[in-house]
Amino acid sequence: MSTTAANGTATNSKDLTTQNSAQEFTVWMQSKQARLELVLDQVLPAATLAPQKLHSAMRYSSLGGGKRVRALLCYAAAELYADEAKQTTGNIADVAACAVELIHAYSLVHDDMPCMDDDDLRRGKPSCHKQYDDATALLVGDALQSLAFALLAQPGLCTQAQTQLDMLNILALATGSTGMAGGQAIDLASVGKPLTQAELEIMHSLKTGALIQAAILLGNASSQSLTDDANQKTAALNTYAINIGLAFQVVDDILDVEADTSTLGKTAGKDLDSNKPTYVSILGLEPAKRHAQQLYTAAVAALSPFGDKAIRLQQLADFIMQRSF
Ligand code: GRG
Repeated sequence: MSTTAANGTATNSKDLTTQNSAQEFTVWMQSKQARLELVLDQVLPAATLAPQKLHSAMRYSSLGGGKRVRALLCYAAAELYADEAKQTTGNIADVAACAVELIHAYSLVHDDMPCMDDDDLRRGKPSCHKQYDDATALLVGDALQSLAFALLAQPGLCTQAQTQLDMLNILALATGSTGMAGGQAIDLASVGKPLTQAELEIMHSLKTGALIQAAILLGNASSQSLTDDANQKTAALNTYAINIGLAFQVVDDILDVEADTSTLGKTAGKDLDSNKPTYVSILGLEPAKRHAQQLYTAAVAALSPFGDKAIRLQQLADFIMQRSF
């Protein structure tokens, strides 16, 4: 069936359904981003509190920027088990989403430092060490990481203490030497080296994938009930998480080549200039795009046990594939 819009454009009902669902996703995404911003604003120490410079730099590096993909994935995973009666679910998911974004902000601050990737621009503004100084940037990363764990460890967050311990464990493992920090170590050691695709995959599944995976598993843990199929569902979600985490990185590598600095809000072409192995440098541009598509397909296929409840995770997978920054 087709209708004619006020501007005379003919639109069929399938297009309208797609448009409505895209608009509805945008509303959901913006409301979660705003909610996260509010929670972050509340949990971050006031800039007027001593030591003022450190607190001001922590807020500078965490507030008012970023797509908040990890938080969105966390909220979307929590919504798989959404139940109006569960009043507490929202709070735990807020804390989990917030903790993950604080860890992410810390990683960006440290990654931009001269001893690592040495980048002057982040989220469209001077990176933390440029706006403040190296020592402050180092402390900002440390303090953001501590704050993330303090939030997740706060007494009484979860009714079941075991759930809270599981969540702390998920975040700690994803962040440390066998997760994000380990991936960063491999990344720094790989400059100028001809990595195989398998080696590149290991590096990125740790550096970028581990925190994305943790965001999803934390959202899941924040609201999942202990049903008979809980383990099976967590395994399916984990498959989604691993594949979408890698797809995110492949798209990042493609954007590094195809996008410009002002759109990205960070220096474009940085990987190439720093002689870093990427999916594009190892596979070539078109094969890298096909690889991203394969990872996306595997991620979305893993959502089938959740039916319509997985709509947000499906939409976020689309968003990750279509993002331009
Ligand atoms: C310093 C321990 C330590 C780790 C750093 C994850 C990481 C390791 C560094 C981040 C630097 C980077 C550019 C990684 C590539 C992919 C990536 C994580 C991009 C930034 O994430 P986005 O696009 O950023 O989600 P926004 O600003 O939207 O939050």
